[in-house]
Amino acid sequence: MGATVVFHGDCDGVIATYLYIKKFLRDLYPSHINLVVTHPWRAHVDLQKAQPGSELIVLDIALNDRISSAIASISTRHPKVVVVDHHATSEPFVGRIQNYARVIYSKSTSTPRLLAQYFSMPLNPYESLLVDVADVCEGEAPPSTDDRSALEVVDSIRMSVAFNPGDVEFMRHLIDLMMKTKNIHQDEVVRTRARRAKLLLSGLLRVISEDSVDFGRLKLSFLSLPVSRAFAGLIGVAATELSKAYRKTVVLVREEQDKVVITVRSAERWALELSKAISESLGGVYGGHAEASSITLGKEPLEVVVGKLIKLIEPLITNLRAPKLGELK
Ligand SMILES: [Mn+2]
Repeated sequence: MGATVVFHGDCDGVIATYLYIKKFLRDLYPSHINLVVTHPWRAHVDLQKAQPGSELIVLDIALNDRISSAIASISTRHPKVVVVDHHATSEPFVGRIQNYARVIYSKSTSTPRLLAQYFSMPLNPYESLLVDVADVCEGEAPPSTDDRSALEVVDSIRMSVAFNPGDVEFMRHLIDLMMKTKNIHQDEVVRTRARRAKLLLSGLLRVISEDSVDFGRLKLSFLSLPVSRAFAGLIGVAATELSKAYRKTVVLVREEQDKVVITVRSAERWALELSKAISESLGGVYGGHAEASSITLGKEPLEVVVGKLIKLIEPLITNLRAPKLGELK
């Protein structure tokens, strides 16, 4: 009985969860739905939290080797498994899980957009606004309208989620607000979190721009373990902001407990190409999109990784090209 929704703890992940529940699991909401918030680097572990016997829905998780194997192996415990994703790097894994799950995959701008298009969902204005919000969170230009409300919602969801992306209770609160068609940016809990996140973010931006190395079109910066711990969920947002502020591609390296993570942001759409090149040279697993991607490496001293990156980046910058205009969506 019931359903488990395992979803990415970011802006489009939480909106996708709302939309899926509203359209397909409404009768089960809230008491028969088990929410599991996760991130691609730990999704293979979090998938084990799905209640056996429940329908399993996996939303907005960039597939990789470990996640595909986990989905295949736990699929026998669930009467129905649905996987919906839009990440470019998931494509090679779609065929591997198709025998175990219904896979809805397309390189759409966001997972909510993919859901709406794939199922030809009729959307009311509130739902339609949230799908636009998800697209903007994923890097699309905001819809050209004088209406500021979409941008306010983008800001409040993105920042409040980033404050602690693993907090399933807060995710439940957000989904509740959406199910009740509430104004998200006016909710006190959301506002408080977003405000705290912004304070932290301004501190973090100062740290990463002070400690950065400039390569012309690219900026490389790094965070040691204590700093990266203190700012946890905000690092992706900070990399995006930094990239916008300097109009440069940003490569942000951080140390975590048991790994090193490299976040890449690029308005010039080289993030994925660059991540692939970094991973080919330094190892690890990479994933994401042309504008936003990341590489996860094993534990290594930060200065060693930064040293290798500096050697790697200089020749890459001259060889890499941004896609031609015609290749852009
Ligand atoms: Mn996402």
